[in-house]
Amino acid sequence: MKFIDETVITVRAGNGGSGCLSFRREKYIPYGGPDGGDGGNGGSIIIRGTDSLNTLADFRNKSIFTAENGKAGGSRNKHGRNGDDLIIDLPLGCVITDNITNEELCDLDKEDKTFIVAKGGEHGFGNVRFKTSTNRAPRKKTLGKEGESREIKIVLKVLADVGLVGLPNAGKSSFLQAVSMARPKIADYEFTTLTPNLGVVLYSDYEKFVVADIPGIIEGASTGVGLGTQFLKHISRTKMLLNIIDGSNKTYEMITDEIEKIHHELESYDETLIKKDLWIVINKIDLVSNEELNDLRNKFNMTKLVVYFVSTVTKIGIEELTDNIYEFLKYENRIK
Ligand SMILES: Nc1nc2c(ncn2[C@@H]2O[C@H](COP(=O)(O)OP(=O)(O)OP(=O)(O)O)[C@@H](O)[C@H]2O)c(=O)[nH]1
Ligand SMILES: [Mg+2]
Repeated sequence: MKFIDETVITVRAGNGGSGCLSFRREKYIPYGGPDGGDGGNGGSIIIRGTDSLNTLADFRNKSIFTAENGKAGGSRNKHGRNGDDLIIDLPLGCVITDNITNEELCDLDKEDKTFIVAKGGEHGFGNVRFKTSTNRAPRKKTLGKEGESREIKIVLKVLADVGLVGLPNAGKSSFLQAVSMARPKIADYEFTTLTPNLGVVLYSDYEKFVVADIPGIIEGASTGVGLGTQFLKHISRTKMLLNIIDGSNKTYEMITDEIEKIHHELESYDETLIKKDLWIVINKIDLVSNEELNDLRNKFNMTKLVVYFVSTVTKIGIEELTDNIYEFLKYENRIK
């Protein structure tokens, strides 16, 4: 199934019901006076954030959402019924913008957060409202106002704490699998991952953090090479990034070169990405001899980089790394 992370829909709020023009007619009461009631308000379109959805797939086949119109007012001062609001549930992490003006309308970052994207039209007034001392039989009523209508763009940005970046085949998905219950596709070829995967790392019943595994990026990705950098938007809200690197058969220089390339691609896409804490995770050390490993450790010790050496196969180094991520996020107050 295609991962849909962006969609445009049209929302049309209901129109207000018109007011009624009517006069009381009862036996023995001539000239009974006006009794036309007001119309009902049109229903609004409301979006709401929910934890229980995680894709925009529901929007594949439906792009127009309409709320109910308000009913017209009636005689005997009867108010028209208000149109029902239409509530559209969206996954947490959705950012809503007006598709025409590009104005950001709402950021659904909390469970049950709501926002009115199209307000229902106000009701019209019945003729009873226009009765004055000089005009006891007004023949005036008003129509309901039209409901708001607009095109909105919904972009789903994953709400993860930790983002995994790196070249294809580095072992990002393997890392996600090693630390969480997620079972992403893992294979020995580039661009195995085509859509982002999320995994929850459970620390205890009430402490967890979310890791996002995204497709690999290569040199030139920010100009569209490979799968491009479109998926980097999913990690724009993470608290930290891990640059996963395949450490097998690589010299210190090859690794630092790779770190710089990834750094450059991140920076070209969005400068705020490189302001995040970025830790280097050198993976596949089960394939590296002790001698080479010591040499790499010594060289990286001389730098300011935060570097971990792990293997997602033997699990070496994984626990220490996740413990430190946990401490970091806790310190940053990010753990729920
Ligand atoms: N020996 C060894 N192999 C590993 C390790 N981690 C991952 N691999 C292998 O490396 C290959 C790539 O792993 P993935 O997890 O799919 O890599 P990825 O970074 O998600 O790749 P893309 O999705 O293509 O960007 C797979 O064949 C994994 O089995 C490790 O620690 N040691
Ligand atoms: Mg992958």
